[in-house]
Amino acid sequence: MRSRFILALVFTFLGIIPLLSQTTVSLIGRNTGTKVLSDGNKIRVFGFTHDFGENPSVPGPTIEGFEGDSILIDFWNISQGAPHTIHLHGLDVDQANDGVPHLSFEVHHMDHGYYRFKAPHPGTYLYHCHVVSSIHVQAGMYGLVIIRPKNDTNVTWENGYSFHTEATLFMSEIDTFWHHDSVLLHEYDTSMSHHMVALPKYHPQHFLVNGKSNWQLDNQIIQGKANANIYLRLANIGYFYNRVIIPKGLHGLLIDSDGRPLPNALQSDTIEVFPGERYGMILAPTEEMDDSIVVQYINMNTGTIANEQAVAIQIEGYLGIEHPSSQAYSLWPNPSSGSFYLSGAPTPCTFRVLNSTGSLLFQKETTETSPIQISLEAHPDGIYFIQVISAQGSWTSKIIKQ
Ligand SMILES: [Cu+2]
Repeated sequence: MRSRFILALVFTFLGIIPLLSQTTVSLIGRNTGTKVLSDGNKIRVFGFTHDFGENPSVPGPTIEGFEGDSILIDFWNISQGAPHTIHLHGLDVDQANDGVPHLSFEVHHMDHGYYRFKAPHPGTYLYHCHVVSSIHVQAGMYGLVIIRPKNDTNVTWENGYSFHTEATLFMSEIDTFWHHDSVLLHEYDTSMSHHMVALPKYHPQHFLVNGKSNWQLDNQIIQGKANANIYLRLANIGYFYNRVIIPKGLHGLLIDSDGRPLPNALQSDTIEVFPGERYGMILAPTEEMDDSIVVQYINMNTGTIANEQAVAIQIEGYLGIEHPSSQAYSLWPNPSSGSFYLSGAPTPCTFRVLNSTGSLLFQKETTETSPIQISLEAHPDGIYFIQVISAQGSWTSKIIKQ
């Protein structure tokens, strides 16, 4: 009698475990995906999907949750190849749930594992496979995690900015050579912290926003209304960095970085997004317009712009007003040990140097012709923002002193 009671208690307890996890997401990792590129060619991809019968999409499904929720990812690997994991980038998970192979568990073919995390501050985060991550991320094993505030989904966070609609630009690249079986089906030994896999040179030919490029973006129009805010999420999981140029009539305001609010929002119509970074912007159109957000893909080593993609934005009731496109300035070297040079800035302009929390360190008005030297010699190593403000608009760039 007593043992039966204990048994009943155990089953009751097991029964409520799923209830404690308020959001359960099932993800399946597969190696058998096909992606159609804008030139009509098809490549093999690895990726994530929700259903056993589905081919993986690139990017994978967005994991969505509410602030404070416990999120349980039930991950199955049906791939007949290397193990896979789920690394939650930017989320403060414990090591056991972090998906770094030699520190956490890995999930082999026909096996599954649970990843648990408590949804932190509302914001935009990333997940990706961490097994030979340079290959598996390029292969397509990545997606977004979006955490929304508990009580009101039309604000960025409690007492934050209210918005009417939201849009996401999630950037990546594809080098088709990396999608040959000779690269994808690498040897693996996840007992080592570093993988002895020879990586080919990276020369991407395809530059993606939300997994699409060129004409495939024609139906990705961001739509809005005058005097109604749009919350724009930016994220980059490529190996190039992005310069995102927002039409001036949208009055771009940079409000959060890597899942945390900036203490001081920055007015900006150009923002640079480095690999792994996420930003949140409020777009506040005040008039009808028909324009595009331009995304540039810039080689980290050479600083050259490899490609540009455009995402149309329509603010209701187009009147046919032409908007001049933003000028792109450049800051180099970045990272630097002390001095940075700014060239191409309009004259006159004001440049402002802010620390990583958005506090103003110093600012200067200048009529100098470029290049303008900006010295951070007196400041500690770390991340800073340089903001250039002129009659033509404002431009914000992240710099690293190291
Ligand atoms: Cu993987």
